[in-house]
Amino acid sequence: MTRWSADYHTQNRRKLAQKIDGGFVAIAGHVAVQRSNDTAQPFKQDANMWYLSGVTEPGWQLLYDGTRDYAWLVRPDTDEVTRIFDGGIDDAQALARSGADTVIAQRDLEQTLRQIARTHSAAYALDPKPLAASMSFALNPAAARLYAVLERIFAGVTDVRRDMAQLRAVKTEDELAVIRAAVQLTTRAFEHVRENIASYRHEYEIEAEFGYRFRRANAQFAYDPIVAGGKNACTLHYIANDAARPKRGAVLIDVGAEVDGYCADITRTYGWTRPTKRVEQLHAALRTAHHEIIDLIEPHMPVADYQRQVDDIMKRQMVSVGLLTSTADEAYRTYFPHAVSHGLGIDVHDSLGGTRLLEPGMVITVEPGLYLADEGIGLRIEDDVVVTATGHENLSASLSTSLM
Ligand SMILES: [Mn+2]
Repeated sequence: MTRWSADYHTQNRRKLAQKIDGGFVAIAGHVAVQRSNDTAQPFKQDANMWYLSGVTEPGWQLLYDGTRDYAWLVRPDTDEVTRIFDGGIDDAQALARSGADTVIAQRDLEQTLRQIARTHSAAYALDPKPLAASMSFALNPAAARLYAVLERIFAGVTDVRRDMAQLRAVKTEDELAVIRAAVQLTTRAFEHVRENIASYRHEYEIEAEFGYRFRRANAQFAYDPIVAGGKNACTLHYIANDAARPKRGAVLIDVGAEVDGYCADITRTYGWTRPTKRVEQLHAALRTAHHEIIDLIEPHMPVADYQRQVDDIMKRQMVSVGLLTSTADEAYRTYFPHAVSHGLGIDVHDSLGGTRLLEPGMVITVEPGLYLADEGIGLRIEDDVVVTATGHENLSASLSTSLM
């Protein structure tokens, strides 16, 4: 079902134990949440829970004593009706998947925590409060529930989110192999769509082409795909994908496959009909900037330097096409309002854990864009790039960035 063995998750726990100096950590997997009336949202496991346990079913939790390298899985209380309708895994399957040492029932959680608190005065866990403050949607309630229990039992509870992000930011060769596979599945679908672009009459037909190809490979969309024709591309998170082909315009396609738990995240903008001279001009400038930005990437480069040089490159191109009067022009951010890069991994927006330097093994996107709301033009090009010991490797380099 998945290429990952219990060994992988066991090693991930040991890496965490080193990072938190043999501390005790408790991680809540996600619980299922309502979609509407009596149906649930498609379930997606919390990335940290999956990384440390491999459990993909709702309601499970992980306790891990880094001093003893001992892991407990906490099985959710599931009634017989839920089991009949939704299935689930039994204790033996959970142990085989995770490499954990034992399974306890949810009703024994607090008693187990009290025993652990005799040797560990403090616990590490994922604090949902900082995340909740910056999100426009409700968080999965599981992390807050567990955090509250831990705060009652332990003298101190420390947020482990940054440590987890730093571990996950640097990929192993096995993780890179899976990301490569996700990128390859995505670029192949892009190539097909590009060759047949004139045959699609609606945005959703292009979305369906990707979805078909991903599911045929037992993969899925890593995130809601963006297929935005003409002026729709000026809405950065446009996901309706229901409009007809514009009379004259390009189509921005931001799509990634998820393969064995890891994501690709790729964007191309294609002429859907014959592009206007203006779109050709802007796209050429963006494409030049995109490749110059990728060429910047090298190991141990300060993130702040990278950002400064990205701004220089983008401003120079914007001046060259007359969008800015000079590189000091304040309008810069109205034409390019989003970040140029983010980490990529189990989550499509994988935190780099506040790193100051780009380090070998980190995978980042490079995705400059130009958005001209007044002219109804939105353009973006996005590749997935791994920082190597000697420079960088663009994992999606084989997919042409050209407009046609
Ligand atoms: Mn992206």
